Amino acid sequence: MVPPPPSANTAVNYAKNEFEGNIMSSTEGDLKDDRMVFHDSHDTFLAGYNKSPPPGLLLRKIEKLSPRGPEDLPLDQSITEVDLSNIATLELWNKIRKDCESVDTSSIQRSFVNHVYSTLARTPYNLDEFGAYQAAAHSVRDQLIHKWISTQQHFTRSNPKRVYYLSLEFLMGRTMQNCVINMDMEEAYSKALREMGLAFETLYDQETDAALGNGGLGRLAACYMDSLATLDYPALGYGLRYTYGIFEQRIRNGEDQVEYPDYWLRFTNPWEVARVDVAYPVGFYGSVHNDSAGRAGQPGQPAARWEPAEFVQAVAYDVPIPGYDTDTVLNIRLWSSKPQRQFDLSSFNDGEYEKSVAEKQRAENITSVLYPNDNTPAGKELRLKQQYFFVCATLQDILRRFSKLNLPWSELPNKVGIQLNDTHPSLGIVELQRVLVDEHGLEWDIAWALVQRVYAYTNHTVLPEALECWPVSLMERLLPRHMRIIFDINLYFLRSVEQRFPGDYERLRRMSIIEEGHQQMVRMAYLAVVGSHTVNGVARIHSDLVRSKLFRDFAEFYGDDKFVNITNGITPRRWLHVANPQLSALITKRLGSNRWLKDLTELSRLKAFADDEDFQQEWRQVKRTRKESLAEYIQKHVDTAGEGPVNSEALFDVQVKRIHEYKRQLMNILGVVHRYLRIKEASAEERRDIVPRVFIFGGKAAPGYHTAKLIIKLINRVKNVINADPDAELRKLIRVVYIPNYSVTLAERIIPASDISEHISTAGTEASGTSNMKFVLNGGLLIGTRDGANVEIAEHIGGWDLAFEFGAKAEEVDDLRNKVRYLRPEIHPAFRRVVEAIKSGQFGDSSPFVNMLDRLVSDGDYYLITVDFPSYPEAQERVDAAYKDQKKWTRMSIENCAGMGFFSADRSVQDYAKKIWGINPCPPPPSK
Ligand code: NBG
Repeated sequence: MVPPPPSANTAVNYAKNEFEGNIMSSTEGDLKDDRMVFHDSHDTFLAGYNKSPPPGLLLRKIEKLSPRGPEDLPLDQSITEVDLSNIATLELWNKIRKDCESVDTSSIQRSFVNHVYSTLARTPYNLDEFGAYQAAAHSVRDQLIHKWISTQQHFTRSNPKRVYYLSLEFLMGRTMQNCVINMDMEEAYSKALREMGLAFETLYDQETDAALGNGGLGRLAACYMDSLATLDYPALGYGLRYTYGIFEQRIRNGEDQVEYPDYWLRFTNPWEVARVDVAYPVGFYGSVHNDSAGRAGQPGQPAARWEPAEFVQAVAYDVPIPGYDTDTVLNIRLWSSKPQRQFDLSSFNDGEYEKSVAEKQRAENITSVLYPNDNTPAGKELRLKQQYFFVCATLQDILRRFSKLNLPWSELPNKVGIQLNDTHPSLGIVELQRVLVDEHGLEWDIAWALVQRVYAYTNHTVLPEALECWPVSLMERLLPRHMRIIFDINLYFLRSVEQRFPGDYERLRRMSIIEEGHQQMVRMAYLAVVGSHTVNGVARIHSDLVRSKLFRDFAEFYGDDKFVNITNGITPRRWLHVANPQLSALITKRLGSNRWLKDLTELSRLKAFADDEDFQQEWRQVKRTRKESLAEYIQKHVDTAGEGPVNSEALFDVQVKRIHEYKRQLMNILGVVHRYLRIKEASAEERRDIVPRVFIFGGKAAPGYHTAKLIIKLINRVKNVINADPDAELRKLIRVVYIPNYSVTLAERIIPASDISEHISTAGTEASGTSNMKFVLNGGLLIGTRDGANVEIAEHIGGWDLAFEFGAKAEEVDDLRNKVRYLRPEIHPAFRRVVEAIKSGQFGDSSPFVNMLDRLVSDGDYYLITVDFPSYPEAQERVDAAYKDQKKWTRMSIENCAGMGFFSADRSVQDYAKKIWGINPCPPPPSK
């Protein structure tokens, strides 16, 4: 049995609540099954494939009704309860809606007070900060929703090609401040609340982060949504609404990571709109049957019927995303899993009530938790369930929207572009093929050509262990029909490869979507490449590796054009304007306008002031303020074991990111030990020459990643010993801080305070990195390897003279790995000394670390720490030397920032729009 279509009644209710303009064809067919278009039979489909759409029934209806044309009345009367036969009624609606949208002081105050009393049931006598935040948030949300509805109606009317950004992660952080800034309402709210005895800005801190992501990949999705909205692109994000986001990290006994659940939805979330009537069935397990013509499995005609054994429901929660300085408000639709609606009364009567309840709870489990793995697949059945649940619901929603256009299927790629944010949603390729072939009766080849024109895939890693593979046995059980389709996709694909390269069986083995071995596996990255029209990497060096190494055979087969580069970007709104208002104000003052917030290349004009003494002084003052504020945070919130305040005059050296061997936090902390040992033995005179440094670490380790947790332990051990060194003079020169629970909100605090930040991955391993861009944008300098976006950052700021480079190059890495493994080159004495110091117990019981350290000096140094270590402290010395000359340092800092125009997420999404999606901005009509 195919998942049951929503009942007619549901479809009507659903349409009523649909904010996207409510244009819904009123034909019988549509209302019976809103997923249905031309699918009575195979033949009618083929007719429909080329047929032009029927004239818009609805539009004619609207024109009759409305005196001012369709824009004012996008509602189809057949789906509203409101009696609109009298035009005065409609005018009343419009007038009141206009009143609600007003943002003058008294309207804000009225809305705020209304939420205090009627939403929260509180009064000015018992309104704490959190309550005030909630009321303010609800009031801001009201504004957001009006604009959001208008945007969706506008898109529906304009009917452009839309892009759908599919991501299992969106790392949003906080919303309120970003929202009022993007909508230019911060001052209005501030003033309105001030008059009511409240400081609006202090309420920001009451908000919990929406942390539905692990790291860079999820934050990138959030930045891109901000840019898509700012540039008025007709885009929609799709994701999952995890009940628990990324875990909260605490440090136990001063050294070990422990994880606590992040129950971020404890209180109602004002930034989402529950769409209880936007719900789709999603099936799992079950069996596959040949279709009535008995065609299943036959090449060319593989239609079949899947009868899932288990159904759950995907319910939509919408998160509005306002653009900056535009009326466009986009949407991220997050799915939450719920049990199917009907309750099985017979099981109650059979005495199986508890079992039945447990089954329902299992349904909710699907979206209960974000898998806390960054750059490592989880490999759990529930994770695969999440992935299918996600794409199944998303495609039903996308195809429902397409079906309302009454267009033939041939138009699908002209209306729908789907971007896969990594392979996590790549089952969407298989699902679309299944829906087209099995449910709508399209020919395999025709369907497949459509699929390939719809999808594009972003690769975010070349690390072999990070590439997703699923056991065929698991896939077969959970998604039997999909597994067959994957086999068929693979069969036809390999046939075409064999035609090009006859007899090259080794090549076929290499390129097969199915990896043969003791356990057959599905290589999701290959599936994504084969099912997409374009594949992109996220920084130039990474895209080159993607094309020339990871997917080399595929580039040879499809041609290089299928593989493009789109260097990542960040939103300057959140990462400079919101995170660092002081620097934002200074830049705006100097450039004479805040146009740079929409055109980041404007920053290049700062270069002219790089040596300007007044400007330099102001620039330094901003940095000082931000360092003091971080020092204050550390003092207040980080367990400093009586170590006293951090010296904000010292150089702040920051490495904050997920803990991973390839990111080499281990090398950093070994470098810290090296420095500590050197300071310890330095004479008083030598010490006078040493630049005081505070080493700041932060980041989470995947709970099951043993080595990453060990690295956290080592950092904290070293920190505890150095910070408690009896030599008070030494303590002034070196200090280590571990800030627990790194998050978007903490990043906004930490990044503006950094003097130097560490991006020291083994060359060729960090696909891009995006925090590197955030640091430089905030006037921090980089120490790093020639990896990921570091390479392009150096180019754009004016060369490596303006940053601190060290280490092996990507093209040397393979050779070096072989050398380390088989030839065991001499280990540098400084490195040996550091390892010996740790092993000797200088930082407490060394037994947990011995294996990890021994591996480095035997054959296990895969990330080449021993190779790059000698040049690392040497690069740090260059940092010290540069810092001593504050004028020079400030000039470098200004020049760094001035070169960051290229790294705006606005540029990135424009690149995607042009190179991959073929979509255009769809700006809102000027407000009347
Ligand atoms: C990460 C890379 C980063 C990159 C982000 C965003 C994964 C799989 N990849 O270098 O490690 O900046 O993606 O592209 O999370």
